[in-house]
Amino acid sequence: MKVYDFKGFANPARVRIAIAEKGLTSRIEFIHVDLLTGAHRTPEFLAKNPSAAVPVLELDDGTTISECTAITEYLDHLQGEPTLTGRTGKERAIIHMMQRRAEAELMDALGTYFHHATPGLGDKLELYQNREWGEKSLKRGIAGMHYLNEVLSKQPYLAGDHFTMVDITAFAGLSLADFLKIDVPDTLTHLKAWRTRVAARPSIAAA
Ligand SMILES: N[C@@H](CCC(=O)N[C@@H](CS)C(=O)NCC(=O)O)C(=O)O
Repeated sequence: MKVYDFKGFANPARVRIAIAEKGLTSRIEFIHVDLLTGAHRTPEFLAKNPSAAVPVLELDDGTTISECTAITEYLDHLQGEPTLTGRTGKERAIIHMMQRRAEAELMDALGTYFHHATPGLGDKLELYQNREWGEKSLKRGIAGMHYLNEVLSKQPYLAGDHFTMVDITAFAGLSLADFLKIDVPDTLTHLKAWRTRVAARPSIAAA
């Protein structure tokens, strides 16, 4: 299998962490896509992912799967029991609900801030920017941190008692915050303690 990505960027990190969690690293060939020169907007890459984004998983039969959630679902079912995406209907429903919240309220909100209120990928690639929308999205991202902190005041992980892909998404979202020099407010003690615990997982260092 191949993974098209850009090491160090937040969404590719989500899939790299999932790969390490599942012990699949030796089965993956990573292919660097240079987002900074627009390599993800070529017709060849758009044929793999019309959304012009990484990561993309390519199976040996040529099937291409994009979107971190979908890729993680596939990887989670490749080897051993599913650990990241739930087993029962109830677990899966809660994980998908929280996954969407972690994406919309943290990862995507900060991504919008990056693209609209900072130089983003640079003049040549950021063809439309709306600073006001970017700043509003930053507020949404900070509110998202407060929400996640509230969730973690009642349970050890974002979807309940166990580490799941929701924790991966939120952890990568906070890494994006670091890159953007956005601090996690000191009052969010549950979020900070959770982050320290997640950071100690071997999959984080491996990614
Ligand atoms: N919802 C997508 C988001 C993917 C995404 O936005 N990836 C970024 C890298 S972190 C990207 O490729 N951006 C290219 C661009 O904005 O032109 C997923 O879950 O995979």
